[in-house]
Amino acid sequence: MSYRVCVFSNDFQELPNVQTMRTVLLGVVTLGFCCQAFAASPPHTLLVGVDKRPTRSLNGEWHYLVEQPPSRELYDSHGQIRDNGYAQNTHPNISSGPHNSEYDFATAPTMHIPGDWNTQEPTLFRFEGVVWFEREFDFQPKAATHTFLHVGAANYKSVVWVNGKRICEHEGGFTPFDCDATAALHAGSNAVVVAVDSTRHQDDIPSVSYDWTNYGGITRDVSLVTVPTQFIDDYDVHLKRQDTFSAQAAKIIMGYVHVQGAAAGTAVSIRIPDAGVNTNAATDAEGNAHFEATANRLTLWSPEQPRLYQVEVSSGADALTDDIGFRDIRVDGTRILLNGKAVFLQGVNAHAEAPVRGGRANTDADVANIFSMLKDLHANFVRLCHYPHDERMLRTADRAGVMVWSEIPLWQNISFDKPEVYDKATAMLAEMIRRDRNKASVILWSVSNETPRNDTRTRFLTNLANEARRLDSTRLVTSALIGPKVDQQIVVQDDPLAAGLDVVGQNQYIGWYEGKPEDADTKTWRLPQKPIIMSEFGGEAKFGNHGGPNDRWTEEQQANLMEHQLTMIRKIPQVRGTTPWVLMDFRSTTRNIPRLQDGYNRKGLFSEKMEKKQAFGVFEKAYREHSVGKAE
Ligand code: GCB
Repeated sequence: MSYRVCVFSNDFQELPNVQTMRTVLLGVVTLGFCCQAFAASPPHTLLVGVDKRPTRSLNGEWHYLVEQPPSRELYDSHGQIRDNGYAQNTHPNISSGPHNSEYDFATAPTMHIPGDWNTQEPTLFRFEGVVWFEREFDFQPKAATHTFLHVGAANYKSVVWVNGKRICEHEGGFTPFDCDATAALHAGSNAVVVAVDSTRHQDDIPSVSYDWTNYGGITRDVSLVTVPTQFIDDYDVHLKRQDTFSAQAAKIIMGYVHVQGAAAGTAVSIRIPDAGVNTNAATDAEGNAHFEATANRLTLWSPEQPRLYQVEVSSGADALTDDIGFRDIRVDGTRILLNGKAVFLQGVNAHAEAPVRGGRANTDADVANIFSMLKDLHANFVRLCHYPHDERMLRTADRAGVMVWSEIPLWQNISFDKPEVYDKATAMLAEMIRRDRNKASVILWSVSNETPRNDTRTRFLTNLANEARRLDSTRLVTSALIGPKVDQQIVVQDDPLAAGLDVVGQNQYIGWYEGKPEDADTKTWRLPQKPIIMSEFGGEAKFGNHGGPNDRWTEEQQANLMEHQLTMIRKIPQVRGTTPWVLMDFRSTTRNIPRLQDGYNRKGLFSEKMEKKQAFGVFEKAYREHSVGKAE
């Protein structure tokens, strides 16, 4: 697969008129002059389908050491990463000194990985900074192999050493990375040290403020993956997109398999036995083997029939089998068509918050709980906000027939004027798409949530939306827009960003942040002539708190608000989906009203313990009866 990078001058900051230069650079980005397409790896290795390979899990108890901010062990006085501190994992000789290394992982406390530190150690509940993790493992190297340390996600920046050698760094809290540990590993006992820094910075994605918990740590699975020296690191297997969809013609499967380290002409095989596909291809100079083959028989993936096929890809000594569904998603005017049929997306927003136990959702049990709530709701769609979720969520959505909106953590106030921030956004987008492009459930890539309206932002996000299309032309691109402020009877959404989107998400909080619930009844919306998803609406209620329909914080008021919202939404002809905010109450350090919030955003249809609030009943009924909106 080819990645596009934009190269900006390193002297950028020193140019005389920085603002002018920024404008020029962003203009260039928008027009696409500076960006050349070329085959390259992402900023780091990223193995696709790791969960389909034999791996050696490194989940379990890891030692940890906490640094009081600002970190002096991870960064030197110039902010550069140090390799000569805790990374070396030395052990002090306590009885004989000298005392020049005053730390010891071997006797340090442990915590469970994967897991956020906030919910595992009470003193770290609000901690944002650097925590060091260490564990030992036995290993026997095998000739002619590469071994990667795979990290499902670590929030926000990570630096990894194996046996004192730095093997990789990664930025971004919600996407995986694979560190090539081959040269650092030896036979016998090995030690891995990972420093994770959850400090917020203005120029990060997300930026400094957001309405969820900054769960720090190695929050998703860690494993060792051993592959042959020539190995499949990426593949894309999808239904060919024709100019117009026809069920009879929807039999061509195409894509590529990328073989790392392969000379041009290396053979690759793609087999889908149940569809009668058995084809071969050869790698080009960049290691990509493009293929196209016609299936003898193919049942397309849909919520009613979420058919997945075993897809076997192999090249030389490397092989893996993935479960992949095939479907067509497109827009036609204001309709969304799945396999040529108009669909209405009965959805809900979900954070990656573990039901009942709390913390970052990252286990089979967490995912099963989230999907049981979606099922109770009769949802056929979920917006996974506001960042890529654990890969298990997408695997489960594939199997359960739940369509997915997946989003990068570009939330509200981002430094849109900085080229390096654009680079971070494209890297996160590329990582999200690369990990999940083979999941049929994902129908929408979202580039952002609720961003302020100005030209710099619009250019940045329009360009990012085009980048998503360039990386994956088989899906739709969206963003959740906010505003205008709803104080008139006629609400006009004329955000210019909408022009660059296939599907427009509209967030609004009539009846909670603005006005009263019944105000919704009389609103008329002028929305773009595109499919609209009412992507956020709702209000807070504490489970078990009761009162009249206009008493705030009660279940009755939340349900009443949702009824009025539905009355309004039903009148908007191009609404093709609804995702109320939010499936379940989630921890947010900004929500501090005692006894009502206590650190939780209470807009859930379920409490954090999965108790159903009355507003759940509003959607359960409406979705069961398919009475919210029309597919066409
Ligand atoms: C929003 C944000 C979401 C918040 C929600 C709220 O508009 O997109 O992240 O959590 O409102 O509850 O205020």
